[in-house]
Amino acid sequence: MSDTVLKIEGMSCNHCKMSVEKALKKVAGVEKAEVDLGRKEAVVAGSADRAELVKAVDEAGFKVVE
Ligand SMILES: [Cu+2]
Repeated sequence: MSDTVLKIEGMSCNHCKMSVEKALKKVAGVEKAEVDLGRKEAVVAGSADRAELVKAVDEAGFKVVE
């Protein structure tokens, strides 16, 4: 089981970071979700489907670019 790395656009502060992490953690199969604001990346551990993660980020108001 490998980590999923998502490049996310639109996060500017700690509040954004929290929103994205919270959204990702709600997805079925996610064990851990951590956002690095500087790198504009979220690292997600678990068995979640990438498409579901992208959708969750989108619904939180941010965009996965990669
Ligand atoms: Cu923010």
